[in-house]
Amino acid sequence: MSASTPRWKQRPPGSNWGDFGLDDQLGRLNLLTPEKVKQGVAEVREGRSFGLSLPLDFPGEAKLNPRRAPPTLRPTDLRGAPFMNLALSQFDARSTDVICDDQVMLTLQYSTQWDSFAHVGSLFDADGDGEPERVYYNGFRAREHVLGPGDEGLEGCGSASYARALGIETFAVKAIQGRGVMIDLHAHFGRERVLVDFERLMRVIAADGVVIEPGDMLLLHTGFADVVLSMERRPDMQVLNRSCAALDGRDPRLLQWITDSGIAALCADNYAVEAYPAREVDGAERRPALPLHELCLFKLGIPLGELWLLSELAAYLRASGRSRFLLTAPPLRLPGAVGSPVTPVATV
Ligand code: UVW
Repeated sequence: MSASTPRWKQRPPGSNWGDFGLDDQLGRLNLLTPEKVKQGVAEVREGRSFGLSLPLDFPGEAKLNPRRAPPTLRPTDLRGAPFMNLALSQFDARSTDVICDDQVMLTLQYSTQWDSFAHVGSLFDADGDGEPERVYYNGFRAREHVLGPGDEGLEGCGSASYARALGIETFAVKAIQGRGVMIDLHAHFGRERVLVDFERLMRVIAADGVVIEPGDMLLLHTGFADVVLSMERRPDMQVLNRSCAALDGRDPRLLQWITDSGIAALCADNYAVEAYPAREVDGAERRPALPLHELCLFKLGIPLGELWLLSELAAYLRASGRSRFLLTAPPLRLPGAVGSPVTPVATV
């Protein structure tokens, strides 16, 4: 898989393809250097930790995204015996053990999650032949590196899809630990549905004195996950679609700020980080449906975290006049997957 020449003749405008190496699969996570981890650790003053995950069976039902169903658990079984409260004496009369052993059907991006760079690519003419092809961060290709049903290379692997490059396991190996920085949009906009463009974001950053440096992981607290929690696994889409702040992925100045800020990851407590569906722009014949995903996952290699639970951490930070913390958030080391649940931990 290693390349001595780029996988592309032309890279997308505004992208950093190749800057971290022709074979790079970590993107901005490369900025999580030992120095950055030490900066995160230096934010640990009280030794208090915050778990930032929703219960993974929230939001509930298959409404927020109709492709994504809630997890279902069931016991493993051996020769028809389900291993739930199973007395091993069933197999050997001398055994006193009672065993539970389960398995899960889990939609990997159902709840608190990371998106890998294989989650969203683009139709882009990377090879310069005048025809767009399906391509992902750093020029990795659909059907060659990111495999789906019917593609060669899946035989015998036991899966019907598999990212041979850019899978979520690359993030797990990196471990994802460093300095987190919170921007508390909820403190300014409450639960009002507000499109946060560059101007609004800058106003919040200035008002709260937040300082963001290259290599920081940025967390946006909007309050959306709390609305989800309050619905007790019966999401009301009418309400959710009208709730809380979301980034305006169509604002070029906001996208440029994300590029210039040098952030290593971008996470939010809402669905998709950016407002989805994105507002339409007049006269655009071709455009990404998910412009912020395109910038982050496809062009720059910035992992996106969604549906994180941030309210308790945000309340602590505001009460103590802080915005930084140590963030530790490795995904599952599940080879070939394009997303993963995550149980992020902030330590202050
Ligand atoms: C959308 O599908 C809108 O976002 P994501 O897949 O990143 O959750």
